[in-house]
Amino acid sequence: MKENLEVIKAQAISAIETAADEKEIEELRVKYLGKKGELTAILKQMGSLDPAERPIMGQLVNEAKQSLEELIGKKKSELLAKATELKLKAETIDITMPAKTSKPGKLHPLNSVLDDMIDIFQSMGFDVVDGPEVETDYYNFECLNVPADHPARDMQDTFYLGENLLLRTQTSAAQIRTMETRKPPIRVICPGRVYRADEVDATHSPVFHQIEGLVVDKGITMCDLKGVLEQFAHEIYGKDTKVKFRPSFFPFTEPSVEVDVSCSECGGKGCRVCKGSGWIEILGAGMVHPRVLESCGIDPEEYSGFAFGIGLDRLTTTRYKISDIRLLFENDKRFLEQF
Ligand code: 2NM
Repeated sequence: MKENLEVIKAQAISAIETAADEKEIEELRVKYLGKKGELTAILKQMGSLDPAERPIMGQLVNEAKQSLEELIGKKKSELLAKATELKLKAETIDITMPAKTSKPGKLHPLNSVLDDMIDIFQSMGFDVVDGPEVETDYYNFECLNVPADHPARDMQDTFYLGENLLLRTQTSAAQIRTMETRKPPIRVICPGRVYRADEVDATHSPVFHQIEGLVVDKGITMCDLKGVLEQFAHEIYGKDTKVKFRPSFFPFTEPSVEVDVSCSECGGKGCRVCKGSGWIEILGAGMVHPRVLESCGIDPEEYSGFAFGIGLDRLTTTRYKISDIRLLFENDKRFLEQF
């Protein structure tokens, strides 16, 4: 019996030592120390022993039981520590792994140019104002001295929404409201979307963008107009750019001018961009018509002013060499990502 115990103990020790996981250890515990285990079986055989040998054998079995229990406990915590270590290793975050990136949004090219223009005019003391895109006939035409029979009022040029409502054809209405509500000195620009029933092609779109400007004060002259617009052209195109003022006509200004700059593509020699002329038209302007001032409650005997309108779209297409104005409105990501 004693030899039997030794054999069982030795088997148990070697099995415990080679156990690979907690489950195996538990199985071994049941196999050797459980109610139907091998050591228990030996204890049950004690009855057949010589009474004098019983306590000795009993002590041996208990010692074996105790040492196996200790061994199992030790092995169990060893295996647990190992398993925890492996788990932690598997869960480690690799901080050198490249992060998932999201592409930041970018300014639309129209907005980049607009931001530059706003900076230039703000540095000259202009405020930015805006107004609705749906306007009344009165604010869009009437009060700008555009008579009822003027061709611009024609159904073919203007999107009418009703008898008196229309999509604004210029941003002037915002300036009219400014004149109605503010006292001179007034210096404002009004950037925004405007609409005309144009045929669509590479250079025309039924929706486009304008920045209109207005200055009203005592003693404002054509010299102020020239100074401000020349400064603007030099800041946008560079100070070596030549600026030319040509006589023109608008119903809301008198006198009226159109402003050309020397072609930035060819330096004035003549090329495809300026259609051989060496000049590019960038804006229209003039001294605000006395009748317009009067409609807004400003006395033209006391005050005078100048106004101008700049197309944003053409400035943007020439700056970025964009071949077709429609690209500005399609919001194709492949196009927009290039800026
Ligand atoms: C232009 C050309 C000339 C203009 C006039 C006004 C207002 F409201 F003061 F009368 N705003 N903008 C104006 C003048 C616009 O666009 C080519």
